[in-house]
Amino acid sequence: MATAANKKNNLCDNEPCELEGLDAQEIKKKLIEKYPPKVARKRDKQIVVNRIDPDGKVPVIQSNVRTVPGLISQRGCCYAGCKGVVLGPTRDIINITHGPVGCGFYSWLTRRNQTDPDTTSDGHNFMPYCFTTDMQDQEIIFGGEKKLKLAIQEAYDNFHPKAIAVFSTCPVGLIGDDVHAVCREMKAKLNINVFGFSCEGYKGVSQSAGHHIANNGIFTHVVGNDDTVREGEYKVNMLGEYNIGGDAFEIERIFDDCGITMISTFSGNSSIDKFANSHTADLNLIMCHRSINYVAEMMETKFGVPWIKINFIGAEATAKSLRKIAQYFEDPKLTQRVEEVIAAELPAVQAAAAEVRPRTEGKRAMLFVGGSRAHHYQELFKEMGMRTLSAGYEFAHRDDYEGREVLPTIKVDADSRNIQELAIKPDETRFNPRKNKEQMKKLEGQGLEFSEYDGMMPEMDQGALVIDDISQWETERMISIFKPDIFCAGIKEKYAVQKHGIPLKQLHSYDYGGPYAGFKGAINFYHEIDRMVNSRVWGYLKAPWQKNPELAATYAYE
Ligand code: CFM
Repeated sequence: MATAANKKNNLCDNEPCELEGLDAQEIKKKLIEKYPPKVARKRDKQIVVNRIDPDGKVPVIQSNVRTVPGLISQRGCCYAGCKGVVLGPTRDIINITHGPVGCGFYSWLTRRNQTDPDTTSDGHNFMPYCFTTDMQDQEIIFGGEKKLKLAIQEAYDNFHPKAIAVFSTCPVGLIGDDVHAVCREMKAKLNINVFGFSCEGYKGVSQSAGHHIANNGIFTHVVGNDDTVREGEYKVNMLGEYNIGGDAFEIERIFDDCGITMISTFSGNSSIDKFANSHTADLNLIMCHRSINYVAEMMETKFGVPWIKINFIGAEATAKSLRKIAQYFEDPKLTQRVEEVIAAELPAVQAAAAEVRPRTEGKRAMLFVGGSRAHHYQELFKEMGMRTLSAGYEFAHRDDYEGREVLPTIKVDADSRNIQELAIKPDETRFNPRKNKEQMKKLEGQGLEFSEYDGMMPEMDQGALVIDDISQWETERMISIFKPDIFCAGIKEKYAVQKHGIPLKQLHSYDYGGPYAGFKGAINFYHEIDRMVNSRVWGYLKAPWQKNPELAATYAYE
């Protein structure tokens, strides 16, 4: 596509675009009018009025760039993306935070990634423990490697895990501790897998950098370590599903019913042994493209396992994804089983949707979450007859917005250049393309897309506002202009938004609910959103200063 098409797409920014009878360009202006000119120019590129050309092209949106200092962002750090997001849900690796105690403590059990330790024979589950080197002034001045060695030894002595991983926080990079050398030494000494991550919080512009670093580390140190081919038909890996609120359990249930064998998940309800032979699966399924596409690409290059994008958020999307899997394996037995499962599951979902619809139809949502959910959850809202007025990611890249076809046109800046790209080659003995070129072509001809993700914008309404890395200020403006029926974001935004009298659904942790994936998940979601958008409590919510703006105050010295 590149320049010509992009130029054409950008034209829509100069045409009026209607959003609920309002001029979307005018609204965009209102969001940035208070900013100093330099900030406004930057935000102007990150706030885009959606316009889908007849050929399916969407406008360019700037993303994966630094947040302007002073703007209150929703973003997290590189360490959070590596330790918390990608490696955190694996129950039997001891994850040691090398750094001050706060980094370990505040990343401990705050993400609702569930796990089932009974599914591994040793029953190891280290997730309820918080491991950290608790760096002090002493280590900052004289170095922390000694203490890290002691911590690894202590963790080993107490728990005898199969693997220990070390995560670097900001000071580790600043003082120059060589965590990789320490890990190599301890790996040789303890004779278990010990590996480290240079995922210092300051790296990159968001947690997205940490995803990439985690992908590189897990691929280098774990994937391919065990060539055992497990029993089972239709072997898949589920990539980018983290079992928040039990989502993976629901997907596993459906796969079991269909007879699909899950070799490994990255990394909801996962264990290290499963990562180690994930390269024996025959298909990779990508749920969250942003956090894990690197592992899929590397596994395809090295071992010949192709990947497809699937989505289990939304009942229709779940059915569609199951059909794609069946299409890939080209076995009538699986196709039939999948159709039977869909036919058995859908009536309950459709009945739940029909029950809530009279109350939810036409309601309006806004979603500002992470790097994939702002897209996926629009499916569920659609099934309830609700509209997404505006959506955006915290830290996604242009391909997650516009589709992977823009990958060659993405500018590599200094921040992304800092994150290592591994040079992967086909494995000399184990590279085994699961389908030959003709078979892939044939399947593509039948509509099964490999290595493709079309992104969020092509599926959004014309004229919807797409906002990357939304700020607190813009959030409040959007709320006062549109008064949406529900706002979806995270805990940091929740109470600020609810004080405006707008319910906020946390789409990171699901508040205390879930699962929302698969068929049963969809039913849960319909009921919860129905309750939230129809609760009358929001109308009664007035802050004291709204009720009585005349409150007087005096200075103490007066
Ligand atoms: Fe992927 Fe995620 Fe997300 Fe993400 Fe996350 Fe998350 Fe998320 Mo919170 S891996 S990009 S870094 S789907 S923790 S499970 S909810 S921001 S939209």
